[in-house]
This record gives sequence, C-alpha cells and structure tokens, in this order.
Amino acid sequence: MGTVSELCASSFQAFLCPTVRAGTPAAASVPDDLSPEEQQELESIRRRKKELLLDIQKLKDEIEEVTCEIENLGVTEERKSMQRNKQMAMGRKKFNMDHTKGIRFLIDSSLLKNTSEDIAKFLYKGEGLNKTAIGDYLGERDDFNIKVLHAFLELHEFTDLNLVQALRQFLWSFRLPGEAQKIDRMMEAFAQRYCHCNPGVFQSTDTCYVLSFAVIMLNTSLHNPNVKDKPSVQRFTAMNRGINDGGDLPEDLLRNLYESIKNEPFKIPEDDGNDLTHTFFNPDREGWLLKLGGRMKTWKRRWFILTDNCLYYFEYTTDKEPRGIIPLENLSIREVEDSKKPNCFELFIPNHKDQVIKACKTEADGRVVEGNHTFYRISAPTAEEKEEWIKSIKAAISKDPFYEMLAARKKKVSTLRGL
Ligand code: 4IP
Repeated sequence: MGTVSELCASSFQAFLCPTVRAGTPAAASVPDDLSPEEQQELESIRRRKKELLLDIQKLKDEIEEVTCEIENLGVTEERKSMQRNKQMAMGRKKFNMDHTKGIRFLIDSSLLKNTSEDIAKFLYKGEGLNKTAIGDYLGERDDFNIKVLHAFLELHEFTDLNLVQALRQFLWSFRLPGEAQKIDRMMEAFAQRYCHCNPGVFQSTDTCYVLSFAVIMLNTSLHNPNVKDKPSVQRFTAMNRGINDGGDLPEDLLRNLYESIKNEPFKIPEDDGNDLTHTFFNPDREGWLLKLGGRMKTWKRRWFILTDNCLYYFEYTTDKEPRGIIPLENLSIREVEDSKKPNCFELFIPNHKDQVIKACKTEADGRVVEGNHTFYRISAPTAEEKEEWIKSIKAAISKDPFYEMLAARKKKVSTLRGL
C-alpha cells in the first residue's frame, strides 16, 4: 500500500483520466495498515476531493451554458443584422418607387427615426437611392418635407465655397424635380444655406437665388450644342447688373463664376432625361431673320434674340437697344407659305385674328411706341433654321410658371435700391 500522498495522486488521476479508473483500486476502501490519524486525514482528503469534483462539475456546466449562450447570441445577432439589411434594401426599393411609402416603411421597421434630421441624413447619404426620388421628396410642399429639406441643406457645408462650387455640390446630391414650385423651394433653401455659410457675399438671399439661376442658364448656353452663340464674360456680367439689391456684384466674383462654368460644366445626376436642362432652360436662340413690317409690308433683315420668354430684334448685332420687343406670352406660332419669301413662320394670337399683338418698337426718331402687328411674319434663311426657331419659340411660349417666378425675383432684387 502507498503513502497518503500516493493515494491522493491516484485519486486525482482517476478524476482527470477516467479511463485509468477501471484499473485503479476501489476508492472507498481504507487500507488497514494506516494509523487512525492517517485514516482520518485520508477521509478528509476524500471529502475534499468530492467537494472539488462537484465544484469542477458545476464550473464545467456553467462553461457549457455560457458557451451555448454565446453561440446562440452570435446566431441571433447575425440573423437580426441580416433581417435588418434585407428590410433596409426593401425600404430603399420602396423609396425609389414611391418616396413617401418608402420612408413610412423604414420608420415602421424602426430603421429610421421619424425626425427630419434622421430622414435628411438618410437622403444625404443616398446609398442605393434614386436621385430623382430624393429630389421629389425634398421638393414636396408638406411642412415635414420642407423641414427635411432644410435639415438636408444643413448637412451641406458651403463655407468658403464660391457659388458655383456650392451649386456643384448641391445639384449632385439629388436631381432637381421638373415642377417649378419644387425647384423654387429647393433653390430658395439653397440660397438661404449659402448665405448663412457665407455671410456678406450677397445683399440678400434673393440675389443669391437669381444669380444661381443665371449660372445654371450660363451652363446651358455654354455647354448645350444647340446654343450656337456662346455668351461672353462681358455679356454675362452685363446681364447680371443691378441684381445685388439694386447694386452691382463685384466683377471679379462674376468673372470667376463664369470661368468656373466655362472650364467645367455642371455634373447633373442622370436618371430619366427629365433634367432641368430639358425642362426649364430651353436654349435661347439668336440669328438673322427677315421680318415683314406691320402697316408697311416691307421685309427687313433683323438680328433676333430669343430669351426670357421674349423675342427681341436689333438692326445690328452690336446694337445696345433693340428695335423691337415681342413678349411671347399668349402667342402661338405656325408655319406659313409666302409667295415672296421662303421658310416662313408667323406669330399670332389664337382666335383673335384682328387683335393687335402687345409689343413695342423704336421709331426712327427714337420714340418707343406700341407695335401695329396683328401677326409677325418671319422668314428664316434655311428650312433647318426655320424648324429650329419654331421649336425654340414653341418651347418658350409653352406656359412655364417658373419663368414668372424667376422674373418676379429678378424684379425684386433689381429694384430694391429704388424703394
Ligand atoms: C417699316 O417699314 C419697317 O418694316 C419696320 O420694321 C416696321 O416696324 C414698320 O411697321 C414698317 O412700316 P419701312 O421701313 O419701309 O417704313 P423695323 O422696325 O424692323 O424697321 P415693326 O413694328 O415691324 O418693327 P409699322 O407697323 O410701324 O408700319
């Protein structure tokens, strides 16, 4: 028989290595040759061993339980996150098809908070979102959408950017909708944010608003291949005289904006061809045309400019003052045959054959008088040019409230000084 420590060692071995146990002597037997003290010590060691075994078993059970919990936890989190991603993708799809339904779905699925800030962040990030849908949502008239629009603009940092740089950033983050009122709200919010980030650059947000459109239109004129006559920097600065609450903007500022647009056109998100270039900024047109007189039916070669929903005509391209101005409001256009001139078209008032068209002209003595035309007959040099003029004039006279809004603001920022 071994010593107490040898016996203990064999007991532990049996615990640690159960396969050995079968070959070991029965644990409960007490050797006869031990003194009573040794037997007592052995008993105590056995009790302690039992207790330890129990503790170890408990620990093992606990470890197993926790491991199991951890494993389950991983699986549930993974599943939850997969579910979340799936719902997010579904929400984005819904948003692209119907923005309001998409936002509602994301809020109901607890993927978005119902706050203007949270929704603005989601739109600003724009991951997987259609830029037309973002533009439509931001342009809505609803008070909440307007709040989101302002929160969206607060995410744009325009400090120390010139107007063109800021517009580049803004116009890239969504696609401007085709509705005049929506564009108006969005550009108004843009102007407010720009002026807030750059105090002192403009006298008012209206000035910023009007100049923003001048810059967008300049972009069209300079980069649209339909516009043959590209405006010079002098013309651009001249066109923007007096828009700073009646005063002029620094020439350097206008020159910089011009150069920036000339060197790099605006990048506008492509979606469905319904962009602002097509919808709003019908290319202005200029060129030589023949015009028939009102009372005296003589043909005169005049330099015509189509802009701001008006047709201007000049004797020479370099003339500062037009010889005549024909506002296109309420007019229609049609092709006509003329026995003397080819490629003719006419401007007329529909259903009012004999009514004189509202227009003005400068007499030889310099007096500005009302025109006398019941129709304006015009002859283009080629059939192709006739088609192009008809197309451009048609686009200009299709009633567009946007022009009215812009004209009203232009009037406001140009006359403030006089008030
Ligand atoms: C004139 O004929 C010119 O054709 C004018 O054109 C025209 O005015 C006059 O129309 C017409 O009488 P004469 O030069 O032979 O006199 P423009 O002004 O381009 O020179 P419009 O109104 O077409 O400008 P009436 O309506 O003013 O007679």
